[in-house]
Amino acid sequence: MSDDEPTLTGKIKDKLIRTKEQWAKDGRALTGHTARPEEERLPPGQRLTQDFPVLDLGVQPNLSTSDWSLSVGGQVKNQVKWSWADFMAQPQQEFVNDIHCVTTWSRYDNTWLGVPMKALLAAADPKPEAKFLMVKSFDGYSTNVPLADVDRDDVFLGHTWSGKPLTRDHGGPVRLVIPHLYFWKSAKWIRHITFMDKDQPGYWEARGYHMRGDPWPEERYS
Ligand SMILES: Nc1nc2c(c(=O)[nH]1)N[C@H]1C(S)=C(S)[C@@H](COP(=O)(O)O)O[C@H]1N2
Ligand SMILES: [Mo]
Repeated sequence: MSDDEPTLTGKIKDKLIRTKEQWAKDGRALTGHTARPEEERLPPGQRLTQDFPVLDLGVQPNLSTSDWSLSVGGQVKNQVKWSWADFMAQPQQEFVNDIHCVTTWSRYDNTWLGVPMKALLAAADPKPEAKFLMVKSFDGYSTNVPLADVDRDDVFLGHTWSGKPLTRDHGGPVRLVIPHLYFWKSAKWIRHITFMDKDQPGYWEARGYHMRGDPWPEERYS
């Protein structure tokens, strides 16, 4: 299985995917308001939930930590490949953040342990022409994000949530977490990152979702 070859099978939630594509066409949940995180905690069009919903394409890879590794390629000076042991030998940090999903649920005060994205960037050393990332996952999912949006102290590769190893349904053993963007950018079961000079759409971005996905100005759709 190459990094480019999707592993999506017949288990895909076709109906959910069609529904979400239709939401993008309809502009569902758009309020037309822009809020500022300095003034409000809940972005426009969002509602608070206490539980932790599971959203994916219906394929949840069953990865032990020894099956998992993260590779980095494209416009970088160093082609990093981290096994679980390499990953756990990186600086570990606690994070607390709010989650905002484009399907309108938000969840406050999530506590995590993970490796700061800055550690991966330091190891990979992106070339000056690197401006965007394509993140690829073990379920065949992908999502694109500007380099500037991951080169921040609050972005990390998370392996522990609420004091326990991140469960399979939420992307364990390791997922990306980019708290200031809609949660579809936070790739579960992260597998590979390609640094790119030009932006390219990932899975949802090719289906009508925004290339950046900032919840405050409601960047839900393209
Ligand atoms: N690999 C992978 N990552 C993914 C997804 C997916 O289908 N596959 N779904 C995204 C979407 S649309 C959302 S809202 C969040 C949901 O994360 P959760 O299931 O932990 O709530 O994961 C994102 N990351
Ligand atoms: Mo989502």
